[in-house]
This record gives sequence, C-alpha cells and structure tokens, in this order.
Amino acid sequence: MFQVFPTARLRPSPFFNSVMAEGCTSASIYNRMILPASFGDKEKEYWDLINGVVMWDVGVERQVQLEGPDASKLAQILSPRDLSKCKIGQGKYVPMCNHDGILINDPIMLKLRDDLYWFSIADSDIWFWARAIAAERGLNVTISEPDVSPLAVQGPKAPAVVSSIFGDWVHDLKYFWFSETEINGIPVAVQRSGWSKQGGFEIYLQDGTRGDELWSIVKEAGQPYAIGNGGPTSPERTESGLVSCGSDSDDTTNPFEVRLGKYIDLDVADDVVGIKALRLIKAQGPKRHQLGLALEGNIADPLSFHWEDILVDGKKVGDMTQCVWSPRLKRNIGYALISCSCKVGDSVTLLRSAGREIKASLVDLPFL
Ligand code: THG
Repeated sequence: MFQVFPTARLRPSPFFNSVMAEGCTSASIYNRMILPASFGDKEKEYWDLINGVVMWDVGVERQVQLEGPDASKLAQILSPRDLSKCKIGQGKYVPMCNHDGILINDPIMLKLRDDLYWFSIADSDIWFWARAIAAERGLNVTISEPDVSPLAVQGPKAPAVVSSIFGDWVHDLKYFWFSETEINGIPVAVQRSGWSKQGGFEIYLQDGTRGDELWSIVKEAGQPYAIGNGGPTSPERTESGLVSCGSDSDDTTNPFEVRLGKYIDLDVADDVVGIKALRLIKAQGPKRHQLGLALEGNIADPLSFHWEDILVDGKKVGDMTQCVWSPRLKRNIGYALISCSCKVGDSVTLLRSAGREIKASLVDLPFL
C-alpha cells in the first residue's frame, strides 16, 4: 500500500484521517496539500454529484487572511474586480493578476468584517504575493493563514443535507454569501459555493482539531440521501465550463482569454495590481479565446499530461488545455485556448499522444 507522510511541506487536511478511512484511492497535490480525487469509482462519484449529493475534502482551498485597518484597501489592490459594493457576509469570485495582467490565481473572497477578509485560493502561493504588495505599499494589514478548512457538499440534494444540519436558513443564502455558525460547538462558516454547477455549499471548518467530528456529522446527515464520497470532478466542471486556474491557464494567460473578463472592472483605481496592463490588453483586443472542443471518437481519451497542440492546415493555432470523457454527452470534450481567428463551428486537428491526429469541432462554452 502506498503511504503519504504528511510533513510541513505536505500538510494533511483536518479531514485526512476520515478520508483515508473512507477508502480514498487517488489524490493530487494542490497548495502543498493532498486533494482527494477518488474513492475507487469515478463513474458513481460523477452520477452522485449530478443526481444526489457528495462530500469533498477541499481543505486545499487554503485561506489567505487580510486583517487590519488597511485590509479593505489591500483586498481591492489585489483584485481587478470592483469590491466597493461587497457587503459583510458576501463572497465574490475575484481573479487575481500580476502587474502584466497575467492571471495568477482566481480565489473566492469572503468579507467577514470591514477589516477582515479571506481569499480562498486556487493553487499558487498568494501569502508571499499579498505580503510583498502590502509591504511595498506601506499598508497596515496583517497577512496570515487562519485555521480554516473547507468541506464541500455538492449536488441537487446538498440543500437538504446542509439544512438538516444547520437549519432552514441555509436555503436563503444567496450565491457566494455565507454565515458564521456552529454545530455541536464546532465553529464553521457555511457558504453557498463549490466547484461544480450542481449547487451546494462549502462548510469552512474553523477548528482543525475537529475535522473528523465535522466529517461524521455531515456523513450522518447525508445518510438518508445516500451521500457519496468524491472530489472535484473534472468531467462535471468541464461540461459546466468552470475554469481551473493553472490548468486552463499558464504564465502567459490573461483573464479575458479564459472567459473571466466579466469579473474585471477596468475603472477600478490605478493602484490595483495589473489594471493598467489589463486596460491595454483590452484596448488592443484579444488574441486568444477559450472555446469548447467536441472530439471525434467514442472511447475515453483524457488529456495525457499537460497541454496538447491544436492544428489547422498543419499549423499550430492553439492548445487543448483540458480533455475528459463526458458521461452525459457521451463523447470526449475539452477546452481550447486558441487564436481568435478560429471560431465556433470550425473544425480543427488535435495532435494527441503517440502522434495520433484526432478531429474536433469548436463549440460554445459551457457544454451543458
Ligand atoms: N471554493 C472555495 N475556494 C476555492 C474554490 C472553490 N478556491 C480555489 C478555486 N475553487 C477557485 N476557483 C473557482 C472557479 C470558479 C468558481 C469558483 C471558484 C465558480 N464560478 C462560477 C462560474 O464560473 O460560473 C460563478 C462565478 C460568478 O458568477 O461569480 O463558482 O470552489 N471556497
């Protein structure tokens, strides 16, 4: 049996023991933590998400906390989305860019107080980044990692499970809004969020010593709904058109290229990191865009490693950044990061592993 030795460099989530006891069979690494991927039956895990309810250890969605008199100021400086109307108790999806307007992370930001924010980050080191920016700007703010670990409950039956634990008020939570509460004395925040389009919540555990307890509470409340195990599901997120920053993007990708332009407010103040570059990129017009790929062939043929070339007339026009078998569409689907000269409806050639050429057509996102 393969064993993982959690160390300072590979932190176990508070749910790690529960996850192992449930029979986790595969995982990946994200934010220097273990992200459970499967418990042995990916097909079941997918259909549980689509038709029922699943629980996922997403402790890898680590929090970068900004606290202090300049917390609001720094939050806005870090994000080219206008946060001026964000209320306490509200969350927002906020792409983060570097000074060149390149996408470096796409956190969900939670505003807990006027002087307290969490950035629930994707896979890159934002603590360093936030501290460097705060120091350079002379801001009065403390950046730390709080003891916070999200547990996702996703799927059409998630509201029934989560309301049976916390009460009917969870039905009234608006998208990305959250509320701090407790269950059996375990402090949590409950948010209407999660990395799927099947609906659901994330329960942010605020005491890492009580992960197994919270896991059991959710598992038990989920029994009447046959709650399943799993992890963020590639086929569902691809069908749904969700972006995976760092997978669908690289260190040349700006947010407009991966359909995140709607979260960029070009008239935020000039001191927002990257805003000048983003205005320029916008003014010059996009060079690449993200489209869907519908591949020929009827056997599962996932992306073998990282990106694969997309060709037209033998010339490279873009990259296939994601490819999975879609159980609902019953074909391989993917994402193209491709020249704007290529449009929906065009057919392209994919250069796949072992030199195989596969035909695909460009389609609108999301697929479903
Ligand atoms: N939950 C929490 N933290 C996270 C993630 C999460 N941190 C890392 C990663 N996921 C961040 N990335 C995303 C990407 C997309 C969405 C959420 C987090 C998302 N997008 C919707 C969409 O694109 O349709 C809606 C965005 C909107 O309209 O505001 O949900 O999952 N805690």
